[in-house]
Amino acid sequence: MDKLKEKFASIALPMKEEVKALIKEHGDKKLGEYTVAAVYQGMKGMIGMVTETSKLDAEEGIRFRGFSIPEIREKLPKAPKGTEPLPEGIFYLMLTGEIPTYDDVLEISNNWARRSIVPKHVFDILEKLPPNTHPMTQFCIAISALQTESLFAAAYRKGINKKHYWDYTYEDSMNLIGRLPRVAAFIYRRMYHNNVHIEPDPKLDWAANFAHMLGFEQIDFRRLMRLYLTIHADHEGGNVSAHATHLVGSALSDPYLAFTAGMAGLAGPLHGLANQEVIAWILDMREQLGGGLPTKEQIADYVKKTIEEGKVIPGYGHAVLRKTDPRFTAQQDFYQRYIKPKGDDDLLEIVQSIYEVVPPILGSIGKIKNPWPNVDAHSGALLMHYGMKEFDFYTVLFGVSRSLGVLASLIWDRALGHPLERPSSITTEGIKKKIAAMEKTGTNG
Ligand code: CMX
Repeated sequence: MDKLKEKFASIALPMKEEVKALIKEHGDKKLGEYTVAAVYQGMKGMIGMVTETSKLDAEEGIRFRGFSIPEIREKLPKAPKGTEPLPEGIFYLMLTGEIPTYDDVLEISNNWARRSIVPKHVFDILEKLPPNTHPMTQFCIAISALQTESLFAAAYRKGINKKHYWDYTYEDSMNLIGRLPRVAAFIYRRMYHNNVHIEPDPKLDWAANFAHMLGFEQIDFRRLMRLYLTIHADHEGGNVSAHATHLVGSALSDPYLAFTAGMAGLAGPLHGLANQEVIAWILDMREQLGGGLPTKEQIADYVKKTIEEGKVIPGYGHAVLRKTDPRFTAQQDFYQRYIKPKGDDDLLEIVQSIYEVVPPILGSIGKIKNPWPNVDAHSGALLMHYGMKEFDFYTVLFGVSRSLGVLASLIWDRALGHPLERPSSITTEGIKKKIAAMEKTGTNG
């Protein structure tokens, strides 16, 4: 058993009994009252599931096991001479609740490198797809093609005791995380670099090796990848990619299938695809204004025009957050620290101007609950700066990172024995009847 797995087992398995006792003793206690509006409006604010890996606060942003974004940037181990956290560390933290040592993350790096071999049929399937297939569609297809390797599915077919589910889920998740950078880099190089691929370098950490296979060798791009893959990893359990992975996993679909479902959700423009939409929107604006740096007035006019056309401003708003996303701020800090001292970057400067212009306009509309930027408002401009201009690919990077959080959660789900998820629904007719009954008795609920 590898050390991380042993540690996870020593923490998670005793907790299963604790949770059982909690349900037995307090199972009838109320966690909230749900309104008609909440039922119609995407269950926002309902506490409807347990997620151990992270918790999102509307004002403060995400905390991974209690640690904020600035804290993980400071506390998680870095590569030698590195300045940004290694994503291996956030995975360890989410799985165990503890900040790892450098040796712990090194061991995970080596572990993932050993597991990174992708079977040939996955590349063959990708080769058969029309070259203009969206990278996220290719990513989903590749992950489900990898399902042939599922140890969970094979063991289930043979018949295993429930108490071992978490073990096979752990093994599948580790194998999948090890393989994802290779798959993602293959999609990228096939689409945008004449199908010329770069062999992995197992001596590099997970993020640096990914940057290398994509074809980016600059030290600062490696730094960016380490930060990027760390901060996109998890956003508690209710977001579409996490919830879809959890939901599909609750049917005991194996981690490959559950993660494919999560990635299909991430590919939606209201979720992860917003990172490509942001850049497309900024480039369109720049083109319509004839190039160069737009003034704040020009940006404001373009924002108003977008809204009048019945579209959203990509990268702004959030279902839970009510302040600037600290993941946006971390990327802003990256720009200030590593890029701006060498000279302004036009696109990154436009991102800063948009940040000044958009919130007051969205705020003045009245109905938008959060006028502030989310993680996607910034990420694309940083990638463009380092020469990754193929913005259709950006959501795949998000997906590689998101694997860390949603698969850590899936391991927890299986360790705690969370059951099939199957909430009830109601018809509008049923709601009307309940309202009529409440009005008759003068009660609310
Ligand atoms: N631009 C224009 N209108 C917006 C808006 C934006 N950025 N954000 C919200 N609104 C609108 C909604 O479309 C909704 O309009 P209708 O009542 O006409 O349907 C209204 O304001 C209320 O929405 P809300 O309750 O504030 O927001 P939701 O929780 O429903 O949606 C989100 C959240 C993120 C989908 C939404 O803010 C949005 O569409 N943002 C742009 C897309 C985006 O950046 N998504 C990425 C989110 C982060 C991530 O998952 O990666």
